[in-house]
Amino acid sequence: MKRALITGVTGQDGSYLAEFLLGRGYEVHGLIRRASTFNTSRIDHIYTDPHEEGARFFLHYGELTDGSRLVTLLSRIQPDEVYHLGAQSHVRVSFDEPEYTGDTTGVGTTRLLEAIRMIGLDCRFYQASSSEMFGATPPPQNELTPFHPRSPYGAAKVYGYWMARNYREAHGMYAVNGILFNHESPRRGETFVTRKITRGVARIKAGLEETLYLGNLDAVRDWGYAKEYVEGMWAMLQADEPDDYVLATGTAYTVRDFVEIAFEHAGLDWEKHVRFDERYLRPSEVDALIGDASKAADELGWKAEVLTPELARLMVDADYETALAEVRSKG
Ligand code: NAP
Ligand code: F7E
Repeated sequence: MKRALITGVTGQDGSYLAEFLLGRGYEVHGLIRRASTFNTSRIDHIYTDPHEEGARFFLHYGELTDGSRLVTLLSRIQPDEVYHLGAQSHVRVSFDEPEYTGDTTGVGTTRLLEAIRMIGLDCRFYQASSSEMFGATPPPQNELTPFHPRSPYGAAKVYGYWMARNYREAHGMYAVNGILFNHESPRRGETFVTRKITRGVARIKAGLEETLYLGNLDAVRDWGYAKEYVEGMWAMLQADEPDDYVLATGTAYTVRDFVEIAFEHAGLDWEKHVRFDERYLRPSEVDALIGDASKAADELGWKAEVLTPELARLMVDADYETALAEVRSKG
């Protein structure tokens, strides 16, 4: 039985990836942060008591800032595949916390790579690189496009990207970069723009709220469905040779387009409910990200099926169920 370790298992992608790997018969280990409240809501449905016979999903406390803990865990778990998804992943927040973002999102990758090297572990390593690394470089962007990050988050991801490449070149490690464009789902964090919009639409339709405050509506993004993107992560680690791949839909929508699609799906007029708030602007913005994923299609057979309009609708539907449940619970 293959064994995988996922950092960031409590996040959007980590939860879908854990489900996917369990479905393929893997034993899955996840790194979680100790918190005073529960932070496992995205994985509770797949968790089983480790005492149960046949349990294949195990959680371990750990932190990307704690290198010695990573050494201990890796040597104990001995994974065949390491999916490094843990990160401070919010671009706007990275401007407020640049040092912390560099430490976790950037140097966290080095701690993990170095832990693998130190214990001589023979495993395959996936680095969650990001289209944010392209930043100001005009679209379409692919594996050969130069990086020009526009945020501390983007800069930290560029560092992580090059550390994965360096461990591949210098130490012969099987390390790959998945350069993923924005991918969303009903499990997306509530402060990323798609989820903020679909949750806002649902709560307005359910009568729980009236107004949705947003920043720059002109930014262009290539939004795909997270559940499909984790399959691409796995496919990258099954290739004969380690390489770097873009995953994207290749389609372009503005934030305003996403707003219109989501409100229209709920039968609402967005202009009556959306207001501008400058606090959601960034000191430097990424104007347009549109990915060219033809290498992943040709070499891995991966292709995005769910495009942005369908994605927006399925997210609104999921958030509306939750909003209705809240209405019912209030009696
Ligand atoms: P997410 O929902 O924000 O999840 C991030 C995960 O990292 C969470 O499990 C979080 O734990 C964990 N984490 C944060 N800081 C940590 C630390 N110091 N130590 C240990 N764990 C820590 O992100 P996502 O959307 O699933 O994205 C997964 C990865 O792909 C991230 O590296 C992200 O930067 C990258 N990425 C995402 C996208 C996208 O569009 N979603 C695109 C390109 C790349 P808690 O639950 O405790 O907070
Ligand atoms: O912003 C604009 C905002 O925060 C998208 C992360 O997963 O994808 C994500 O980063 C756009 C930006 O995602 C609001 O200015 C307008 O232009 O949803 P977002 P992001 O910054 O693209 C990349 C690929 C990652 O790797 C990251 O980890 O929407 N926008 N109004 C807003 N954004 C937010 N968050 N909130 C607003 O109110």
